[in-house]
Amino acid sequence: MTNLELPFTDLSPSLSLPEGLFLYAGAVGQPGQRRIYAALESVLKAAPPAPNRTKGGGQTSAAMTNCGEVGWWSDSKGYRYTPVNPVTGLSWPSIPDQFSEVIQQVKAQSPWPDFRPDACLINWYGEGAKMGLHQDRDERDFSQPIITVCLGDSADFMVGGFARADKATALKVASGDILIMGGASRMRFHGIRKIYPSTSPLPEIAGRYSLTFRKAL
Ligand SMILES: O=C(O)CCC(=O)C(=O)O
Repeated sequence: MTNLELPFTDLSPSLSLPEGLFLYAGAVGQPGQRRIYAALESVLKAAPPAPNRTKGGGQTSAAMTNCGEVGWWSDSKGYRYTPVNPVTGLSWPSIPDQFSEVIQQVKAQSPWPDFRPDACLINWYGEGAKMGLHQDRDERDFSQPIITVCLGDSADFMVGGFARADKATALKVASGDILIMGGASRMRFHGIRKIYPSTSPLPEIAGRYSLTFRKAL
């Protein structure tokens, strides 16, 4: 099994998070991170990450790919989940067992023990990459959470309110941290303000990966 350090550590006492938002800092130890990264490398080989188009006609600074039954994609046709990788024309790789083991353990301790992700959007951030505030709203059932596993460099994960203009607060996330946005926080605007380059505890990981598990269908 993946070396998750269970039970999860509580949030540092200075941090008070809104209902439905959970940050499990340091949930995955370094051996677990290595195991997840080894599985991630196979996914990246089969489905190399690429920038996506934004609604405004630009492109994302994070490179994206997916594993699972469907993957999230954005191009001139809009935002959607697709069963096939539009770049390779192939099905997305399956969610590796190493990822599923982590989700299995996390969800068992969360308010969503029955969560069954069918999609994992993988974002890769190099130096200077970011992601603007947005809501995840292409999934069918908003009662299901989004669970994110962080790997590599640290980052400022921004959590806002329910309108884009609402004030957003930075949560610093590091490799091995797990974040859940569900329930009353499922539709919060969120994004990545900045990456802290070369802060990955594992030298083999360049930049930052976020593995974001969703129930899309
Ligand atoms: O990289 C992250 O942690 C955030 C990713 C995100 O907001 C998304 O994939 O919708």
